[in-house]
Amino acid sequence: MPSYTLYYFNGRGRAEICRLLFAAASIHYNDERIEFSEWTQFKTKMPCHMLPVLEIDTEMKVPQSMAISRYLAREFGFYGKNNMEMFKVDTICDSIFELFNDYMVMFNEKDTPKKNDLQQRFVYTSGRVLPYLEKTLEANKGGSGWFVGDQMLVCDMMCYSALENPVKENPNFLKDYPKITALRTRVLSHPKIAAYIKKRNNTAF
Ligand SMILES: N[C@@H](CCC(=O)N[C@@H](CS)C(=O)NCC(=O)O)C(=O)O
Repeated sequence: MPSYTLYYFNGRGRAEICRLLFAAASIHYNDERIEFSEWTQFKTKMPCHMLPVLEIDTEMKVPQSMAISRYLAREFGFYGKNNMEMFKVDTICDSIFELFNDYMVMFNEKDTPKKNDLQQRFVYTSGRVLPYLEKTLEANKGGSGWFVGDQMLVCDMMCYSALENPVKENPNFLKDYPKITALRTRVLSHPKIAAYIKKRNNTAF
């Protein structure tokens, strides 16, 4: 097993899906959290000058949260059993990413008028993606299990982590989506995820 170091800021953000994958697989990694005050000195040392970055065996540093989470999901067996299942997992992850990316961009915006525009965009994307997720979930055994197949996969974990802040900020965010709500509870009840969430840092994002 290689040694892994995950670099991100001291928040859940775009790195949390990777942390959930490590937790669900019980794989050890170094959770390297960089303070914003230290970022300027780190930035140019990181490929693509952004975080998260995954370092493998201190030999290679890889950027891009989705590429990292797909790699980890394949390594740890959370990506589906065949090409069709993986195709479905990708479709769901990419859809959740659209919504999550809009949220992160809005969250990080400091200028109020721009933030309001980004909020509108997030609301629009949510109205497009959430009904799709609800229907997709329902199409797999009535929505009482997981998005794809019969085990928790990266797309289920992402549905939990990507929606944490929106749900915290607005408890009604998922009120029209009972299947998504129940799925997120199932992820949270997974023993390894539950244990991780109980002990993780409590951060604003
Ligand atoms: N597409 C990239 C986006 C990464 C990204 O936007 N990272 C932000 C933090 S959430 C960052 O590193 N910001 C610092 C900067 O731009 O200087 C991914 O999903 O990993």
